[in-house]
Amino acid sequence: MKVAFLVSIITSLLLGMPASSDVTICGADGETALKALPPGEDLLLCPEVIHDFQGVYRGLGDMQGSTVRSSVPGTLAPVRGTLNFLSPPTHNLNFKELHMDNVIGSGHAFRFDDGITNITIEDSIIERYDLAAYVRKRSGERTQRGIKFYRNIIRDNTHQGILGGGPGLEIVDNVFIDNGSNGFRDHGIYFGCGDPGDGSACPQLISGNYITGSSRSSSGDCQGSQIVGHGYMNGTIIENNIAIEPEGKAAGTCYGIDITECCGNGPLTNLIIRNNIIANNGRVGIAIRGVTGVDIYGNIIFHHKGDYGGSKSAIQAQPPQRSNYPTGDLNIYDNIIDMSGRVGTGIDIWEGVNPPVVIANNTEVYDDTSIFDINQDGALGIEDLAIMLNKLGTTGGRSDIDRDGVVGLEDVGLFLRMYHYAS
Ligand SMILES: [Ca+2]
Ligand SMILES: [Ca+2]
Repeated sequence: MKVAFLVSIITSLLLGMPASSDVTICGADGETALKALPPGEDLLLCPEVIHDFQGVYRGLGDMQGSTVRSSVPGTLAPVRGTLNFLSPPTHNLNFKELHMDNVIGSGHAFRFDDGITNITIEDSIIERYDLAAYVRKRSGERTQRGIKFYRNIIRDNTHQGILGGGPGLEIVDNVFIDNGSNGFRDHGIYFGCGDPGDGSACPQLISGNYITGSSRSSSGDCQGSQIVGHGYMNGTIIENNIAIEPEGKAAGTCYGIDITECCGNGPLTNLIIRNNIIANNGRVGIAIRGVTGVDIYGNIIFHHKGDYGGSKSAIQAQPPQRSNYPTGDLNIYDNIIDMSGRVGTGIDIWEGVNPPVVIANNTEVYDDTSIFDINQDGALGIEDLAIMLNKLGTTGGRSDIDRDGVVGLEDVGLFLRMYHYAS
């Protein structure tokens, strides 16, 4: 009786489960398969052959979380072609475990153009396109919302890595390598929002990315800023990113983070830039122009060498040049600025920037010897760490990297972050 009861429960559970209607293709036309995919089902691509998704996608509607992904977990399925999402729009669709290689260096792997919402692209490689993704800045019902990029490798695209944005844009834990080839005009991340016209928030998150080689020249120099924002902004957070060049491989135009009111688009407000590492970049580490309400804290700006021979600034705020959107209300604190071997101004606030400007508790060292080079032998090494560990709990001295008066674990943590990326 008990067994029969259990069997009947299990049977009814099995019958009650919806049969999976995931669709698997192997080398077949990806565009046709995606357009025919039932909402809520996944499109599985076998990892052995290339799938062509070249196409214009209109009005797939609510895809209910369907995912285009490799049929074998842990592998990447080869994809080529550009996916152009237009109106009528598409919503709730994901792409995962793909190796998108357009070989010829043209086209947008993804273009989201007209009211597209809730698309996630993750765990994939996107290379040798013109852009990995273009999220077109729009307003009103044509706005792209909730476009997310997680843990992708985006490399060797001829112009930007990711261009554009909208509310809910998230660019998190990706690796950007050598995107751009257009002098100083190409960037790893080049974002912003369309102006909604009512001052409403446009939350955007750029977090945990590793970025190097924006517009790298034939001689190997980064020429374009690594993270750039123009246009309307209200509620952007840029945190925990690492923008780094090999020593001596940054031209003056290769800034770390550059947020400006280019071209009359704006206003730009409510910006947080925190806990980033910007190392061996060009003339300015973090540049602000035409932005009101900016918190810049917890960043490490570390410059050893560069091709640019002029004066350098770690953090620079300028009044607007190309719009009437003011610069002001700045809080700059708890940053570590280590401009070893360079002549310049660490925190450079230009005339015409509106108060209040609060600058507090930054550690600024301008010395031929890096702040992290505890034993001053010209390099970051394990012996520097050994000295710090011996000095734990003591007061002052070179081992107190954040200069708060005591050698603590936070100093060791700062050292390890830099040692990992800059030694
Ligand atoms: Ca040393
Ligand atoms: Ca300390």
